[in-house]
Amino acid sequence: MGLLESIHAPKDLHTLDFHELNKLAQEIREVLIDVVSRNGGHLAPNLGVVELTLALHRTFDSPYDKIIWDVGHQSYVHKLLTGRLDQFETIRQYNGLSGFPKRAESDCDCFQTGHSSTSISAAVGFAKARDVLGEKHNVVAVIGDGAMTGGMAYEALNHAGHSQTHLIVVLNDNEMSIAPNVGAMSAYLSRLRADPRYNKRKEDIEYLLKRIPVIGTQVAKGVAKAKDSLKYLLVPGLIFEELGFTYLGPIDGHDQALVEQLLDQAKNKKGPVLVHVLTRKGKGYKPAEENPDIFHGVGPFEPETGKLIKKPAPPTYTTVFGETLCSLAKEDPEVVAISAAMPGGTGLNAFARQFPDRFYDVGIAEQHAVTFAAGLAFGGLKPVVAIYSTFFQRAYDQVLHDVCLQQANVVLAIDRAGVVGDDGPTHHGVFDISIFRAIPHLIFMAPKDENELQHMLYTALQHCGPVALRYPRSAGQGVKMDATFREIPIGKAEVLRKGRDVTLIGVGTMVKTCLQAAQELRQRGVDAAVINLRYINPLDRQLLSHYARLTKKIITIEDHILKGGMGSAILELLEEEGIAGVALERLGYDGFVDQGSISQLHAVHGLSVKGIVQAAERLQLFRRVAGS
Ligand SMILES: Cc1ncc(C[n+]2csc(CCOP(=O)(O)OP(=O)(O)O)c2C)c(N)n1
Repeated sequence: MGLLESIHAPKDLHTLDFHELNKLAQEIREVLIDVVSRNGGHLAPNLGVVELTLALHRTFDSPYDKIIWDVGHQSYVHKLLTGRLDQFETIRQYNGLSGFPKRAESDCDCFQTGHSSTSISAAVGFAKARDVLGEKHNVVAVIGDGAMTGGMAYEALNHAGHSQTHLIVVLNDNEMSIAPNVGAMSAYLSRLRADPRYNKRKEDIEYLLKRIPVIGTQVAKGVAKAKDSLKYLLVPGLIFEELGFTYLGPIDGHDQALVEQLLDQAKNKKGPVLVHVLTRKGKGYKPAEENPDIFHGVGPFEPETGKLIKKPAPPTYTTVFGETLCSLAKEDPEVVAISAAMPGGTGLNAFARQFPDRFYDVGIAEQHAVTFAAGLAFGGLKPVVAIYSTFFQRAYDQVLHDVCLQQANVVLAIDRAGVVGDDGPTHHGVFDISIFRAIPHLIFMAPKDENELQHMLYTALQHCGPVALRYPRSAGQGVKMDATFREIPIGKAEVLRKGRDVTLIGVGTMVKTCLQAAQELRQRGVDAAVINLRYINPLDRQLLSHYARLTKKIITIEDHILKGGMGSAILELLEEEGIAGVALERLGYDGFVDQGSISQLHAVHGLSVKGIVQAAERLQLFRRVAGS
């Protein structure tokens, strides 16, 4: 039996010596590589925090002490040490362990994460609640240097430093976000890492400063000033110190004994403490160390070589988006692109290479990205902001207030719209239709396939005013790509199939499902019309009203939450147009959606041919046709 199997709870770690801990770290890395090579997942971030997680669980007493993982993608080791080894094989699978902390899964997961830069805010909340209730536990937020680029982290540091409550922030600095980290704070952390002056022990520097002699008041003032400047030059982590934190570090985050020593020191200090640990993303697995971005979140791969296992598939929507944008930018020098720390994920790497002066990676800062785009637009450029649907939720006010209210010429490229699969509810993009379709002036479209996507992006850049474009995570449908771009008339839907018995209205990839269902319905004697909605806003009122009156029965289908979604928009249209007596079935999600493969989730939630046929049954279509 391995050592890991003997760890049922963090307390089992206390009896191990450093030699055994070393062996345990090795076993943990083997399990991580083995399971992630089959299930996919966040390998490199977890390989990088093995020693840190062991040290946290040996220094603190979870679940009594609260450990909050920022983003949470690096919580696999924590899961292995908190009684979930047996289920670890199921991670990220339908009904399996979540790939992120989940309160329902374990008492040791005190706060759910998935979206970045929330851990310090939550920690301040836990710490304040503890103070009010007169409790004594420790509160620890573990945040990466990437997550530290998010605005919320600074809002929370500001609050924590002012409140002076005791909490510990562990800054896990590996110089990487998903891609290499960006920004002025990242540059500051690099200086802390690299410059030996910064690595001097703070006590030594303070001792030195105290020894500067004071002669006369004038001189004393000058010396005080000089001391201050010297301090700015020499005291490590001064930014954090000035914010009211005690700064400890930087230290090697793979030196188990050293990390434990520093955490222990932090535990015994008063007020907020920031512990700066330096780790290597992908540590202990060469392919991940060499390509930490690829192994950040990775699909199945061969564990021996690190070679990714990829099934042949048409280019993804994301790839088509990126390539189309490059072609359009070649013709139009005003086109610029913005990413919030995800240049690879949003298909913008090629753009960044070809147009380095017209590409901005702003870090994990979706709110800033959108308002920055509004500024660029009013400055005379045509910005395209590519962000995943789930992360766009962060920037709702910026889209509404800064872009749409003043009609800025900004294209919002909403990638990963619809369910995204194994990352689960924190990452599914199933709210964007509800939240964005309510915003006046925002043209909102969704392509039925990758060919339509290229035309829609072209249309968006021709349009004057804000445009949103939603497209899914998946591979394209392998359709023929037109050689030249064309405009898709704003607000015009497309009739793909005429029919008299029922109207199937699909948006995005669900249009294909509608076409397949129409075939199935045909076999059963039902003549279904199929409409590719194309525009969620503005709706093609004339066409939709015509079909509602003609067929009197409608089925809507969307890879999105039902409340406020596309089906709701059709209901509103019927009411606004005074069209009575139409029976409508809406297919979509009814609440937060679990993890699972995309096709599995579609099937479970009735976003399928079968789901449409069942909806047709509920509309009594078969009986009516049989009897007519
Ligand atoms: C609001 C938000 N935007 C984007 C992401 C996507 N994302 C997940 S992890 C990550 C990088 C995090 O870097 P860091 O905090 O340094 O952790 P590391 O993986 O390097 O350990 C990003 C951009 C996210 N989870 N949340």
